[in-house]
Amino acid sequence: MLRLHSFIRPAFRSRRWVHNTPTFSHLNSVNEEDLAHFSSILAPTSILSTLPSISTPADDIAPYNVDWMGKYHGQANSVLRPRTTQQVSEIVKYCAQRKIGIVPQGGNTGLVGGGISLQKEIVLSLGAMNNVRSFDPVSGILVADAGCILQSLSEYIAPHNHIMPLDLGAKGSCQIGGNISTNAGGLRLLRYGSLHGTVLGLEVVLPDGTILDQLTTLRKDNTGYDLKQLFIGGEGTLGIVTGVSILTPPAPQATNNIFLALPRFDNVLPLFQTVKRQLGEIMSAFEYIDRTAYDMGLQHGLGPLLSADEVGDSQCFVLVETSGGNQDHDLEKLNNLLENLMTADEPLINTGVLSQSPTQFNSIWALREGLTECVQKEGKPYKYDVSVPLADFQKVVDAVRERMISKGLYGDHAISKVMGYGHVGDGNLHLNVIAKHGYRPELEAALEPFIYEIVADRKGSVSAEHGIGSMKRDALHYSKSDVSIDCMKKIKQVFDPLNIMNPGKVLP
Ligand code: FAD
Ligand code: 2HG
Ligand code: ZN
Repeated sequence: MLRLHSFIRPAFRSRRWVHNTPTFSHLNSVNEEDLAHFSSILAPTSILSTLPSISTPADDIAPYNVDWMGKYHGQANSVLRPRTTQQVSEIVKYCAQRKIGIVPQGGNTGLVGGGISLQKEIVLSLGAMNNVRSFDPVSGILVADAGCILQSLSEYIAPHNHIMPLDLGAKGSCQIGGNISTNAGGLRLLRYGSLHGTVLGLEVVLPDGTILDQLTTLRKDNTGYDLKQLFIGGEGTLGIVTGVSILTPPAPQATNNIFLALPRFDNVLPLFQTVKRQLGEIMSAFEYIDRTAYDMGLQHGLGPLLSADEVGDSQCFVLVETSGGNQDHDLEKLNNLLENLMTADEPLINTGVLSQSPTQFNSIWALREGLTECVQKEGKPYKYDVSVPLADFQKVVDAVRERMISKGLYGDHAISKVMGYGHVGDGNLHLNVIAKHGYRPELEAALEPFIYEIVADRKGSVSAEHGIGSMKRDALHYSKSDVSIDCMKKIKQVFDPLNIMNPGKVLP
């Protein structure tokens, strides 16, 4: 049984947990004169505003003022949709002069409230900057506008036998600029590494409107500070990414996946070791789903991949993907693995299924990728995207559930489900806590900073891949030292001394 008190340090909590509501008294709202100026830069169709001269219908501006989860609601009265880097530069120059706050927005699939205006900042939407600038099928280097949708880029390079180095459930809406600004991880990170490695260059409009052109296609370039790294995961607080140069890997010749049901969570770690050892270089993903998440997926039409009898009382599930160069070789390895797993003296798995066709391959992935959408159908989610030691995944989920039970907040009247899934191979747990009838302050108060303390005690990260946004701004110190936060503030000051670029996000 998990000892909750071992996770909690009351002194730490009372000293440091403060929820600040940012005030932007240094910033001005957009007025009619501003709109007149923007009209000299952009086509009329690229400006949306509720102000009388434009009078965009409320329904057309609403989607820019609410996030994907319906958790964060924005206040922007105007949205600009530039088509060129030059236009972005002119807009930003003007906003700096007028001290108008800017929120860069990509596909608006972010899960931490980073792309939503907090007060009256203008939304600068990148969606109309969606051209591929070049693709070299020999090197695999793709140069594209920041507003290109991830899936469109995948489709663009597929005929050239290349794939994007990242893949996520939001691929149909998220943009490459948003991916880079959040340093999105996703389902291929285990194989291809993070965007800090695959992004070769960026074009960025800085908060004074200057265009920083670092859109290099060089694989190697050790000429001083690597500035692009600051914008990868910068969440739009240091500048607006307008162009991207990224290294895309060749498409694997053979991909396969298996779905395994495990009797208990304790088997996940040894299974990960076994699978790594036996599959070696062809393992490309190792994803985790707990029983609550699996059952939820089933209720919403995902799967079933296994019959109820086969699943029995399995506590959790693992998806393993292989990407290699030879189908026969890979299948032989996978079949050997499954046989070894099933015939072991103390089997680590109850049962498993190996995809036999592209359709089956896709349905195995659909079960994992579809969980986020299922959660959304269940109610309003509190999402905690944390890095913790793999051995603690289940303990963290259980601790949160027990906490809500002990506070009388567990059940259909409050928190109806607590579940975990995620990228085991990367040590990244997605803890989802579902409020069946909507967000309520007392639910959040029971969850935060409790969860952040658990993570800090495990020397984990309060954000493994979704970022800080406005959700975790005040929790940053659970994962970063005062010295680190101070350095981050100094960097912000250098790039954005007027604090107009996505104000109130990331930094406390
Ligand atoms: P937005 O949501 O529009 O913006 C996100 C942040 O980036 C904001 O702070 C915004 O200001 C900033 N920003 C956006 N574009 C720019 C730009 N051009 N220049 C500067 N700043 C910019 N995330 C993962 O890491 N891994 C996953 O597996 C994953 N799966 C997801 C699945 C679903 C179903 C959903 C809804 C989300 C998922 N996410 C995941 C979260 C989200 O999709 C990613 O963070 C994604 O990278 C955000 O891209 P976007 O274009 O939607 O950005
Ligand atoms: C995923 O890995 C995404 O599916 C979303 O990062 C995680 O739903 C979530 O909490
Ligand atoms: Zn994820």
